[in-house]
Amino acid sequence: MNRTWRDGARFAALLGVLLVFCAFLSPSWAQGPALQNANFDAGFTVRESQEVEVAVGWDYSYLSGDDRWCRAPCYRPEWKPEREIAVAGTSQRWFTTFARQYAAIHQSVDVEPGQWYRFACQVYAISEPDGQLAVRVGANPWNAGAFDSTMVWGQQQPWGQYREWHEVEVVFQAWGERVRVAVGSMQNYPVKNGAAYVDNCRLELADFGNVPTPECPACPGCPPCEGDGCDVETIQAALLEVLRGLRWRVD
Ligand SMILES: [Ca+2]
Repeated sequence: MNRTWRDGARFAALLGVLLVFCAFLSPSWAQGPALQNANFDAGFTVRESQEVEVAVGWDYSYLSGDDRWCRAPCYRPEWKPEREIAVAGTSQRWFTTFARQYAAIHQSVDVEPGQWYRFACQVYAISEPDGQLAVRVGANPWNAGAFDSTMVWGQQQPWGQYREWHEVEVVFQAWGERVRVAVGSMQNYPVKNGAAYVDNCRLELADFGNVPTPECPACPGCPPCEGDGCDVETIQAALLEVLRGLRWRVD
């Protein structure tokens, strides 16, 4: 076997070990707590004004102020299947024109403290011309607000990929008995048309299985010291034996 083949065989063996190791760490997902109106098909209600129509079961938040380029978005149901804006039924839409946006919809959910969860939604973005609009999912493990500093934002739609649906997720650990899950948008530049859409959210339990833990052999006794100092070579040899004796074990 020449060197190229040996290197290839070593690489394949190492890759196999890594794949087996990673398989132990890959989480699986199970049915989690039910969200209210997760598919946005259960109707919408007008909130603070006619321009704010939000899906039943969801709250909303946005930032606006003296900056004329950062204005309140309009929230609307979206149902135009011919434009493929809703995955099915209706979806939630919000948008700004000639303004940036920093907006979200969110809801609070009962959970088990300490449990890991995955929150995922299908999102769709329009930004014309490209104002760097990001539509992303997030969770607040402390059940604080969607714009609180403790918010954990997860994936957004692939950067600059507009007018197509993407599934995005965030994985987090619940701190208390309630968490807040959210879908948010932020846009860096005040372009003519910036719109976010969301459909089909779900909250799942994350199960990481048995994580491999190192199996440590019994530590050897301290080698005797000789003369004025310790026998460094003996200590090194003992430590090498300990390292060689390490084995990965799965409970
Ligand atoms: Ca829907």
